[in-house]
Amino acid sequence: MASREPDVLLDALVIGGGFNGVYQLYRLRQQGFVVQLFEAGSALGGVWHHNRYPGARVDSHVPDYAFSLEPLWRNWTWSERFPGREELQRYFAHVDSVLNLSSHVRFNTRVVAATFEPGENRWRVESADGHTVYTRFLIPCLGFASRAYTPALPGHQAFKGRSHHTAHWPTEGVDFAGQRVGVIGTGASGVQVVQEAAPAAEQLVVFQRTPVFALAMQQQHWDPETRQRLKSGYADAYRRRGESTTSFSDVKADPRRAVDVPEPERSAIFEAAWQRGGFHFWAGTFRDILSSPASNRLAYDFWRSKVLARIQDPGIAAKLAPEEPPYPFGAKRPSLEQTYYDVFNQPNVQLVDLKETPLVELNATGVRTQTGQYDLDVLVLATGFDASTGGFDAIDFRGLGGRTLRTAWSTGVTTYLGMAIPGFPNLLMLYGPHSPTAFCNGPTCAELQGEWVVRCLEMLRARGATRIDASDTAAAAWKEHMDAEFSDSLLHKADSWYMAANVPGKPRQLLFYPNTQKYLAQCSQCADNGYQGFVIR
Ligand code: N01
Repeated sequence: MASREPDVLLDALVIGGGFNGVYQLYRLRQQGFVVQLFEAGSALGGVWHHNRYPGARVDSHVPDYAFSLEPLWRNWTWSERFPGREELQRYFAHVDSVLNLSSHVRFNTRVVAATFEPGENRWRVESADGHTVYTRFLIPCLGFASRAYTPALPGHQAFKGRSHHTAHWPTEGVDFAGQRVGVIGTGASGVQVVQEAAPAAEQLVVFQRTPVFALAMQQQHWDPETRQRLKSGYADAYRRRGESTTSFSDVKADPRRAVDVPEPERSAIFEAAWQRGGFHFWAGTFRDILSSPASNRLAYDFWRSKVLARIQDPGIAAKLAPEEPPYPFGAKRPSLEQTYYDVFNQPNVQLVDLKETPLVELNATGVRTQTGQYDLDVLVLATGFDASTGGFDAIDFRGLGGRTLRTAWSTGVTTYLGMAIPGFPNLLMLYGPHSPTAFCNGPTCAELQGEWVVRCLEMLRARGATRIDASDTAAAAWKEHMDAEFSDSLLHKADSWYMAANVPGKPRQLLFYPNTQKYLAQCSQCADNGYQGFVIR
C-alpha cells in the first residue's frame, strides 16, 4: 500500500545495499545523521545478492575484497582467496549482524523517481511500491552493474527453450545436466558460466564475438588453521590497500617501462605476476602496460603463450588467442579463469566465432548463424551491463527546473569529481561514473571515496548549510581534466563497457577515472580548498 512520511525529513537516503551503500549507512549513522537505505532486493550484498548465475565468483582477492573494519574481520574467516557468491552473501549477512544495519534498511524497495524540491532544499524519493520519503541529501550507490544489457537478437521471442540473462537468473536455478546449452558472451560472466556448464551439459556451444583475455585466477582453498593465520596480516594489508595506486594491498607495478627491461628479467616479472594470479598480471607488471602499445604487446604475447599451451586444437586456439590482438591487452576487463581454456579440449564443447559467422537469428530450436544452426535447450545471455549510467537511467532523477538526469546525460556524463552533478543539488553518488569505480576494488573505494562524502556532510552540518551545488564550470573542468589526463590511455582503443561502447547508441566516453590515488588527491584538494567548485548555502 502506498505510504508517505511527509513529516520525516531524513538527513540522508542511501540507494543501494552493496559495499558502498552499506558503508555510507554505517558511517553516517555513526556520525549521528538520520539515515535510511533503500534496497531493491531482499538482502544486502548488491551484485552478490542479485547475480545468482552458476559459477558467480569475485575476481578480486580477499582480504582486499572486504571492509577493513576490525570488528568485521575479527570474527570472520574466508575459505578461499576468491570467494564465490554464497560466501559473499554470508559475509554481507555477517556485516549486517555485526553493524546492525537492517534496522535502517527498507528492503524490496526499488527507487523509481527522485525529484529535488528547491524551495525546501530536499529530495522527494518514490519507490515502486508507492512509498515516498523526503531527504536532505540523496546518496545513490547504484554500482556499475545494476542494469543488465540484453542485445536485440532477431527472433528471440521465437526460441522455445529457456533463455536467461546471467543477471536475471531464476532463483530456483537451471540444471545444465544433459542439456544442450548455448552461451552468448565471453566476458567475466560468460567465462564463469562456461566453466560450470562444460562438465555438466550434453553439449555446450560458446558464441564468441570478441575473445576475452582471461587471466589465471590461481585460486587457493584455505584450511581453518590457514584462515586464522592469514588474519595476522590483515591490518597491514588494509593500511597498504588505502595507499595503493591499484587499490589492492599487494598489486603494484614496476615503475619501469616494460620495453626498457631486458630479457630474461622482463619475462620473470611477467611470470611472477602470472603465478600470483588474479589482477597481478593486469595491474602488477609494468606501469606502462595500458599506455604504451609496445609494452602492451609484450604483455599480450606473454598472455598468449600461456593460453596456447592449454588448447589442443590450433584452430580453436587461434580464435581464443589470436596472433594479432583484437584490442590492447587489458583495455577490456580481463576476467579470471580456472578451467576456461581447458574446456575447449572437451568433445562436448564447441566454439562459434560470431565475427567469422555472424548470428542471423534465434528460432524455435536455437541459434542460426550464417553457416550453421545450433539447436539448444538453454540459452545463456552473458551479455553484460549497461554499465554505470544504466542504473541512473532506471530512476527518474529530476533536478533544478525539473530537468531529468536522462536529458542532462543524453550526450555524455557530466559530473564534478564523479560524485556531484551540476543542476542536481544535494546529490552525492558513490562508485558512479567519472570516479575510479571499475578501476578500483569495490570495498577500497567504498571506504576511501565514502569518507569524502561523510566528511562533506559533516562540514555542511557544521556550517548549518542545507544545500550544496556543483558548478557547471567545475564539472566542465573535471571533464577536461579526465580527457587530458588519460588521452594517451589504450583504454580508448577497445569497445568496452569502460568506454560505454558495449551498448549501441550510448555516447562513447571514458566512464571511469583510471587512477585511484590521483583521484583521491583531487577530491582531498577540493575539500582542503574549502570545497572549491561547489556553491554551499
Ligand atoms: O559483461 P561483459 P560481463 N552478440 O560486458 C558479448 C563484472 N563481473 O557480465 O566483447 C554477441 O564483460 C560481448 O562481446 P563483445 C566485471 O567487472 C565480475 O561478463 O562486445 N555477443 C562480451 O563478450 C565484468 O567486467 C565478475 O564483442 C555479445 C559479453 O557479451 C563486468 O561485470 C563476474 C553481444 C559481455 O561481456 C561485466 O561482465 C561477472 C551480441 N549482440 C561480472 N552483445 C567477477 O567478479 C554483447 N556480447 C568475476
